[in-house]
Amino acid sequence: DPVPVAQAAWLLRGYLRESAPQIIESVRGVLRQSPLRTMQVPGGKWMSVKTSSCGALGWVSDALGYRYADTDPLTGQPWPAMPTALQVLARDAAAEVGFGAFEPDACLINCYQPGAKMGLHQDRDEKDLSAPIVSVSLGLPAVFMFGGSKRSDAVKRFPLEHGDVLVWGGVSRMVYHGVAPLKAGHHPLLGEWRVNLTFRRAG
Ligand code: MD3
Ligand code: FE
Repeated sequence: DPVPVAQAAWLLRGYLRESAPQIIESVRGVLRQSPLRTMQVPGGKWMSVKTSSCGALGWVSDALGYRYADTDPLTGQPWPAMPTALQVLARDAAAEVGFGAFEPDACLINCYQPGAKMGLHQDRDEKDLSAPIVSVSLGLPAVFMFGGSKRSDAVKRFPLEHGDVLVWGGVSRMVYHGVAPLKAGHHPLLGEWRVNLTFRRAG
């Protein structure tokens, strides 16, 4: 059952416990076409998280800034289509907490190895801020951090485990959030990895 974690944000614990192997196969198929890579962020540093995307739009970053692009800069080709299993997962999870008709056009694949982290940030590059964000966690557990709409707001932490799904909508859409450095471990399906899928309506 969905557990509220903030205003207009819900955690579906273990939502994928049965379907995870099929979802992971879909992700592997995407990564064969658009491999993982590290992105540079404005300011010149490199992300510790490795990324790829599927769907009509992919999230890209370089020294100039963040944006969504319809072509993978690594392959020069369009991003791989979003596999049906991923589309259905995102739509069903959104519907579970009352967001009907969620049709994501972007799925960002974030892959963490031990030590990788994501600093506190807001997701503000999407055109339609009324659509929810659906985020799926696979593999090693991580500590998710979220604050408020100001960077200085207090930060809460909770663990995200294999199979968990978060849905963020409405007012929670613009909160600061991040992921604490991943601890070492081994997961039966993903080894030394945490994989996060973030579905968005970007265009
Ligand atoms: C709360 N990814 O890719 S997912 C990101 O686990 C990102 O890789 C993290 O933040 C990860 O931008 C967190 C959970 C999440 C995603 C988007 C949100 C939480 C969010 C947008 C608004 C509020
Ligand atoms: Fe984010």
